[in-house]
Amino acid sequence: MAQTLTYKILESHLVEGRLTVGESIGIRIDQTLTQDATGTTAFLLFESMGLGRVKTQLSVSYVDHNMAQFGPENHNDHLYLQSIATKAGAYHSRPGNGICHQVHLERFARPGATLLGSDSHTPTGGGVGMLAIGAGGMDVAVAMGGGPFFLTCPRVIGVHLTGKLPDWVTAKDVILKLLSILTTKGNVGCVVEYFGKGVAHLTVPQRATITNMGAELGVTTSLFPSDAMTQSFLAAQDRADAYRPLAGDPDARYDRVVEIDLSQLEPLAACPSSPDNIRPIAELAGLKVHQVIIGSCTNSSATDLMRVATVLKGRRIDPHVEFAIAPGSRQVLQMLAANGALADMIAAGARILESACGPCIGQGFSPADGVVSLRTFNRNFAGRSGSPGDRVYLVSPETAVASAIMGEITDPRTLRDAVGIRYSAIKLPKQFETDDSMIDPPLPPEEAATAEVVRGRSIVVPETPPPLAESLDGQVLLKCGDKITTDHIMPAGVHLKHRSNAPEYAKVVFECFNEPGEPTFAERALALKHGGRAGVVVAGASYGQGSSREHAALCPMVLGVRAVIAKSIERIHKANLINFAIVPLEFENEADYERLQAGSDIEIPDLAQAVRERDAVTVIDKTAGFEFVCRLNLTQRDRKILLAGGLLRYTKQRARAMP
Ligand code: MIC
Ligand code: SF4
Repeated sequence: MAQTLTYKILESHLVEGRLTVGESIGIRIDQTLTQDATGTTAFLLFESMGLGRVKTQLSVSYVDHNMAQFGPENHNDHLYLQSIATKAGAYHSRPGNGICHQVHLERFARPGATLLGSDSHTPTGGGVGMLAIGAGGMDVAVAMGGGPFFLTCPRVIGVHLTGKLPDWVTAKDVILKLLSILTTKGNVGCVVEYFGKGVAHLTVPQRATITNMGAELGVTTSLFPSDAMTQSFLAAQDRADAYRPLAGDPDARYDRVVEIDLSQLEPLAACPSSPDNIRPIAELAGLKVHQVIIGSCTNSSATDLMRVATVLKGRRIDPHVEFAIAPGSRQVLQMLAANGALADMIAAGARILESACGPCIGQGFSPADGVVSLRTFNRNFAGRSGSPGDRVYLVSPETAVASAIMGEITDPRTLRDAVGIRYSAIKLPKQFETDDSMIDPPLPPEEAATAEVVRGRSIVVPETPPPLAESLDGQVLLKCGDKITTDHIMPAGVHLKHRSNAPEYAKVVFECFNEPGEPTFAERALALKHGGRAGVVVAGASYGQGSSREHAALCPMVLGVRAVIAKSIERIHKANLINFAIVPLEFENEADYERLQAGSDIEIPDLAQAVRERDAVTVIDKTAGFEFVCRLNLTQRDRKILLAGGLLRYTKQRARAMP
């Protein structure tokens, strides 16, 4: 039977279940990636599970998120990760070597392989035809130990690309267009697969921009075929042997087809404060801009930045614009340095940042009150930049650089008439700078046996949740609305340095909802926990959008949260809740969301029984005096994990039960 590329790769990696849409399947994972903000927990859990050495074909630990190094915490993390990764048999990409997704695409991604990464933008690897999926750190730890990864067998949305991008219109505009069609809600359990004649015109870095920001759709992953473009990219990375041609069958059936004619696209922007709030640049043109930042795993490839440099050559940016560029990797930076592009950027007035996530995760460059900040990133959730009430627009590097020169949002297609800047096409380099000296290889087993793991005092082994109690007696600690992101639940930015210390980090859970002078969410939750009662969070649709950070489950768990009741919950976050034994419940009747209030006392008399064997459970609101029904959308494995008290206990129990 004709198959999509998604199903071909799934079939070749299937170890449990049947390839039927909606069923739970387990797949073999060939490669994993972790980054420092999620990797310390992943490796601590890997150690706690007693998994020994990694059993994948390849695992890479990256340091790219947490580079500010105020106080000893970040460096403690770096040293721990370097020592544990190489001891456990993984590669370790040192700070300064680049953003995990960019480096992984350049140096490790393989067509047809599977990659599981503890970061939601892992699908970047889909740019070379790899099935690359984001997950919580604990799931990645299990995969490093050789365990399968469980997911819902997906529906496949085919995106049929025709035509060719006009000058100044970019891959970013393709994914922004798709976000305007599919939005960030309602795509859980889908994979986006690109096909059609238009594919051949997109280079691998362009494809990677598209699959990277596909994460904002809330899909499981996004995937391009592997073709002549893939072959030339891999050859230019000195990795010609990784190439194999791959595509869906021509008559493969998709669950839905979206048509995009590349030649009809125009420059677009995601307006504040959601990646699906899309408007044409032409409509925004003229809006004053005070900050422009080019970088992040979405748009910081060598070709992206060379295009930026050509526009900047011999020009100066507007004096009222703060302009920064963060190259995606050391490879990119070295190439810009070697071909003179870096000098053009510096001469134009750009502030050159290190090859890291930086401002994308609120590590510096928070914009001033009320000003417009233009960024080539993938997320503009409210406050993510570090400034409350921020006005962040997500755009292509071309739109960003045009606006930096003009001082206002500028359609790059108007540059020629306005200031005589012509479009110049940048070709994919024939040869990339392939120096892997910042990647530490795994230690050989005999050396690893005696190697010491460096554990600074800020590295704290996370608490393990208790086995699920028979009934739940608790209180609604917070009622929040739709599209609550993991950035709302667990802010990053200045708090990021506490990622390896869950009790400390837990102090800022739901910080954005705290009222001045009132007890914080964390204080209220802990008081309830100390009284022996459970915390409950009530939310609207698409709860837990955005990042894969399992701290958005781990830290609420530390505070005693034991259930989330929402209209719907996003894939990665739901898995993280289960891994940390927080029961995900969905309203059977959404009208009950309106009735339930913060502060209400809640009882679920037979919660464990329901988790064991039912698809629904009755919740009693004791304060308002009504009952309502919630659905339990759980696989058999989810049920066992919840009952055991989370994935760590479950994995240990299974290891003990093995002959
Ligand atoms: C993000 O872009 O939000 C992050 C920071 O990369 C997260 C991971 C994290 O919170 O550490 C992600 O995308 O998963
Ligand atoms: Fe880093 Fe931003 Fe990419 Fe997340 S989205 S991995 S913070 S660059």
